[in-house]
Amino acid sequence: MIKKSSARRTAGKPAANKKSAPASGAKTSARSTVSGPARRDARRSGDAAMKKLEATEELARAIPFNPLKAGEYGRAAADHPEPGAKVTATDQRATASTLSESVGSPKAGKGKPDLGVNPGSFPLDRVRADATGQRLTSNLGVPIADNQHSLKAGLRGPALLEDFLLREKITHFDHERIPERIVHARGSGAHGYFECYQPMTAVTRASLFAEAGKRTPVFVRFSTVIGERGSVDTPRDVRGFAVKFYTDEGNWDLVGNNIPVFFIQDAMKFPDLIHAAKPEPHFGIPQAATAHDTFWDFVSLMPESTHMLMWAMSDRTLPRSFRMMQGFGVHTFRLINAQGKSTFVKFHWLPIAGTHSLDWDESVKIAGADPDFHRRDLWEAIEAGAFPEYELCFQTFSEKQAERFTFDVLDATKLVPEELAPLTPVGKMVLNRNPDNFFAETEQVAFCAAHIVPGLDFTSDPLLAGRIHSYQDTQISRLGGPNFHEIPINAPVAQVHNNQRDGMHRQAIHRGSVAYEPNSLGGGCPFQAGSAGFTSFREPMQEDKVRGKAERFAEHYNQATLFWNSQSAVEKAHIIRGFRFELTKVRVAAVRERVVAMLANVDADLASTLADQLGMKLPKALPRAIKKTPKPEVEVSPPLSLFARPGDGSIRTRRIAIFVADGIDGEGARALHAGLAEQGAVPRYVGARLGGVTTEQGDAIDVEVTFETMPSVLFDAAAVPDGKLASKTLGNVGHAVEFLKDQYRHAKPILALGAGADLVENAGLSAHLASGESDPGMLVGRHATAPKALPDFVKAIARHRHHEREMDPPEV
Ligand code: HDE
Repeated sequence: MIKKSSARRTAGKPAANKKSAPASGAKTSARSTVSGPARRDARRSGDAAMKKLEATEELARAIPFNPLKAGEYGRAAADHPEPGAKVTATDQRATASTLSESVGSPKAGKGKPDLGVNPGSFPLDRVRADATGQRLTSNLGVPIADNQHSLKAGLRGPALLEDFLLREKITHFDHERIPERIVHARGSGAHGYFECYQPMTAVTRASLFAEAGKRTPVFVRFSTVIGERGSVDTPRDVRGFAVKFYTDEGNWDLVGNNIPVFFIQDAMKFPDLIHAAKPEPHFGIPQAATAHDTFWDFVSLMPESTHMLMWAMSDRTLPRSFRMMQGFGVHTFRLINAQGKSTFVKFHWLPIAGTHSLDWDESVKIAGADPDFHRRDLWEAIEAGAFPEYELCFQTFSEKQAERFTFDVLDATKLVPEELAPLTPVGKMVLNRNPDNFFAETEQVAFCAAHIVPGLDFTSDPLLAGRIHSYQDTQISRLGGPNFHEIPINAPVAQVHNNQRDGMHRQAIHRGSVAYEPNSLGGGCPFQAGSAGFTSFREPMQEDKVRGKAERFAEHYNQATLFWNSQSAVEKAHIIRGFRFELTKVRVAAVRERVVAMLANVDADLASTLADQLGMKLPKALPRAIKKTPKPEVEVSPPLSLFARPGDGSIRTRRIAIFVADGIDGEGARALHAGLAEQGAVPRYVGARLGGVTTEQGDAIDVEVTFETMPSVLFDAAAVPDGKLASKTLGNVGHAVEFLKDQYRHAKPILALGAGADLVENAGLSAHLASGESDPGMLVGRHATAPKALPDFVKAIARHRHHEREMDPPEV
């Protein structure tokens, strides 16, 4: 093997015929860039140029032939690729570009590279800029004397073309924007880590799952799909849930959504789907909404979208927070262990805070009150130390099992019910740091479905195939060239060494003359890793080349029905409301009818209720694409309900309004504030205007925010302390009364102590349901003091919503 004759071992041994190479000739040719003598002798001269050449010579001699060639052919070679030949140079100069590199300077550095190390792979600290105590300079480091004026010929004279400082500043400004993402343009990012619970080596050799307690850094970006970059956070839309794991064997991007299935089965239809969903091209309307003709026209002609539409019209597309939604890898992937065995897997993220949603009316109002609602929520939670956490689960199943399912696991419009394959928690992700800079990190981060690491692999899902191409490709125009992987947020922490060179914005400065493989002049480096590197699963294939889909893809409704059957009554009501709203916006009645005809294949009640609410006759069900619908293996799957995973029951980060006005019971208000803050919630004194209010006790409470600035929709619960005068005053504040009405309408808890109940009454709200039962979210006049009320109030907030109010509305 090559290593035995390594250059290190042969170093110092002169070439065979010492006498035949005159030193002077060797010296001059070592300085020449063309040709040289047949043999060299470095010992005689001790000259640096000759030493470099001689060391190069040794490297080349140590690889007398390409030892990998013979092993490149045949099946055994394909199954067990050999590592490449590698020789270590005896002299670092052998693989350097120059001899002068040792001339150091503050700009060029010490000239002594850490061999085998890529400084581009170090942590982000290397590029974080801090201007504290620094003077203002141009981009080229020239100190700027005056940043207020352009250069003019006289105080009132014309500006001069010579003003390179003005031109640099304006030119840079002119190019500050980059194209937004084609989809998922609006998003929010965070740093954190993933911690492995237990070694998963039985199923995967991926290094991040190798040991209990192993931590891998991550960067996560949550997003909406349809809206433009400047749109709002709370439209009805699927949310992106993209995680970049910086593993020690390269970056793995799990680019998922908060819904486990997708609209289409084949990448060929993705541009059509997005064109139908985006603003209609003739007038650019509507923004961030699927509630328009082209979307419903397209999906109703694509019945495979029915299952996803059920999810999309449910409250899943109205998350309360990025911290309170599930994430899914959607496609079936493969886990590959050290023996090359493959296990099918679906990836699930479960939020520790549970899954919670907004009310539709609420989300519409939030769009006006705080367009950055989700971004702010994520940022505030992390800054407050309430780090969002999610558990990663593997849902594994064998190829044999998958063959027996009535649906195809390569079809992204289908999920695998947890009853057929349970979830195994494998680790936890904690988001514990906000980015330093939105553009540099969140905007420039480039997720890519093709980024995987040894131990994982793709399946032949035809949607995934298109994604493997698309993400890499789109960055080339979005981020301006093929070197976007060198942008600090995208660079792996694992070492990067290959022979790809040049292109726009290249950051790495590669040493030496070698940019090809195989080579001997670079000691064979970087050498291929052989079986230790990424190897694709050996999936047998023997088929005709066709454009088509497997027969099992033709069943479009069973899982839409499964989803419907697994929803609670309130979720069903919200799904109907979702369809009703969107279809009412549609102008063409035939499109509406086609959608209802499609839904008639899901559930008769759903279709007839909807037909009724849209003022149409129940249309005949759409013809099915399959003759005989298979009987599904699971008909109800409780985990598909949004209420199945309510979380840890904590009220951490919940925003609670405490109403204040002159005459408020200060003691009660303060007790509520302190008690809620102690539980990790974010209570705030809300008043009609900023300034102090005088309490019943005669001291002052400072209003933190006004009803107008933060209306009801931005709070999770409201509390009205005791105080006759305060209740009376607030009864005349329109925003305060509206506030309570909206809290009630959106099924959120309301606490009123003592005379606080007058204000609730004034708003026309009832603490009793039509059935005569007490509404558990309406704690009105039930408790004498704040400390007594707190435990019930906390419980009511932890329940998030009190939907019985909607399903059993009192007659008011
Ligand atoms: Fe994407 N998708 N997608 N997608 N996707 C993009 O990549 C694409 C699909 C998802 O926060 C783009 O960098 C195709 C499914 C997320 O930066 C683009 C197809 C799922 C994000 C692209 C799909 C996703 C994207 C736009 C069908 C859930 C945001 C900018 C074949 C599993 C990542 C970019 C971020 C972004 C293409 C379908 C998730 C154009 C062709 C299914 C979370 O490349």
